[in-house]
Amino acid sequence: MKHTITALSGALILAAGLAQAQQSIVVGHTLSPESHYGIGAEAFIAKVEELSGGTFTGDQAAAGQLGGERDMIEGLQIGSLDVVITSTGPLGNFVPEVYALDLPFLFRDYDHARTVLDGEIGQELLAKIDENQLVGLAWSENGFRHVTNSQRPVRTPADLDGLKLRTMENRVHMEAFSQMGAAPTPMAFPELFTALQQGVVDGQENPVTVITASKFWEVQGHVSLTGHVYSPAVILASPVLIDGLTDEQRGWFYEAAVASAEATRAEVNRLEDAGVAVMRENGMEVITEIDKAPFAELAQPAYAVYTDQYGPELVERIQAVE
Ligand code: EAX
Repeated sequence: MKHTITALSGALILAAGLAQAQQSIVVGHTLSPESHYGIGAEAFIAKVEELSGGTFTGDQAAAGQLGGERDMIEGLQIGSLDVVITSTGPLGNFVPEVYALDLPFLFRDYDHARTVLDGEIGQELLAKIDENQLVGLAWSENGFRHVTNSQRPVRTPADLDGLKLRTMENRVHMEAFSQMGAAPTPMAFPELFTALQQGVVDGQENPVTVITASKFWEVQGHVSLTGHVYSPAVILASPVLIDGLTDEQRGWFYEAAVASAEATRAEVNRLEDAGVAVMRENGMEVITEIDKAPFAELAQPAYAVYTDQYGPELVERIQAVE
């Protein structure tokens, strides 16, 4: 609450034309302060402070204290929040073209995803975001998602059969998991740990970064490295904040977002190497050898959720990027 009030008063000071007054920025996200998002939030704040000579300072509001990702995106649109680091999970509800990035088994590997997001397609999608009362500062990263659950090791789609699996509030993901045999249950991330703990759902799917940052081993015994979808993150700002800045100040925010994404990707890289051992040390059974082809084949109809409305062109362009 305190952060929200600070952000609002910051906006009022700017509206009064006192652009030089000190302004405190809040960077919201759903994960722990030590997570890849937390590291990205700190890098963002440090860069804005450095470039502005301390005119802008900042704090991270971690662990969903400002709400789930969908709530926070709404907060940006109305100007009650400043900056949010979020997965694309709920973003397709606001900017449908972004659903193209959430298609299962679309990106071949991290290089492919980062090349697409850092290139022309990434820029085009940031511009689409900007048409929807949001400002897309830069693409960041969540990571390739894997299935965890409390019931059994998952090696084939048959093992997903009937599993109550929490998904993000994302139509593409829900369709993919229905097709693969699970019973998808959409839910905001801040509710997830308790839902797993109480057995409201059996499992969930998230990258190694999120599984480790959230200590899901406390409530999930099994993880399978399905890598069924790449999960982009994006650093969003409120147009209410950005429109009140000078061109120079705006430039600082874009530069800080790039520094944030770099720091987050470095932590993703670190956990892609170290994460399996960390999960095993904490008692999870980790299935690393998965034949992805049968999962991919079953998930294929989820592509229609996007292509029926927007056509196959963007998907084909993404696939063609080397
Ligand atoms: O963005 O909701 C999710 O599962 C996301 O991966 C998480 O909030 C990090």
